[in-house]
Amino acid sequence: MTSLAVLLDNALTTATELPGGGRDIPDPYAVQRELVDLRLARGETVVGVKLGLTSKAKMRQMGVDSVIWGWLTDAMAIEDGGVLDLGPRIHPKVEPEVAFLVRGGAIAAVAPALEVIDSRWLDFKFTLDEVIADNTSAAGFVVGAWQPLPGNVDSLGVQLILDGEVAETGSTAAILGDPREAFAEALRLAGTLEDDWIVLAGAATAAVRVGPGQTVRVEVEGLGNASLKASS
Ligand code: OOG
Ligand code: MG
Repeated sequence: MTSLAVLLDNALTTATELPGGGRDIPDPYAVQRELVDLRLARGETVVGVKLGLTSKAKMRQMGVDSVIWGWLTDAMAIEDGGVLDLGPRIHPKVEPEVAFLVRGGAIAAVAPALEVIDSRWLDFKFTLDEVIADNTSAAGFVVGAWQPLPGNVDSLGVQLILDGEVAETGSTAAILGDPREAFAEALRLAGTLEDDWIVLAGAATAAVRVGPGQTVRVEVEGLGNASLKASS
């Protein structure tokens, strides 16, 4: 029988949705690891980790209610202001985040960030186990310029701007009350965080669908911005 990791990997590489529907997945993080190992076998490297569902807005939007984590690889990185290729995507969404840079297992710097999520599950609907197995919908990310960690990193205004219009507004307070908590969770969950890894703290607002030719920007008060443009 084809393993779930291989089915999810095929869904990823062919941009085809996989019907979910409450599969019994005894060890979803083992499936996730197998899925990421398939990517590493194709030459990708791990560049960090991401937390998901760290805000109430996201838990409500996705109908699941516990913090989850997944892996980031170099193939997911989009340079600031760069192009998100929609070709290999199913139904991509973008969400505003902050990223942390790791040094010595601690936070060395912070940056405004965008995450692109693209569930391999049909209609972006899944159980908690299913989204964990799918590497928490990870599909891409943009990190803006690194900044020193400000003391008020727990209360910075966040805006997600689509084609110049504000689509979502929130605060870094929405991320577990303080995004530094997300970093601590990432360390606890991943066991170790390596130097120069990126930690995505989780979305501060609900995610928004991105379509051909659209420009997406995140603005984080005091930290600046990061952006991408979807291919047409
Ligand atoms: C799961 C991933 C959630 C976040 O920042 O909350 C996530 C999903 O919504 O598909 O990345
Ligand atoms: Mg996210």
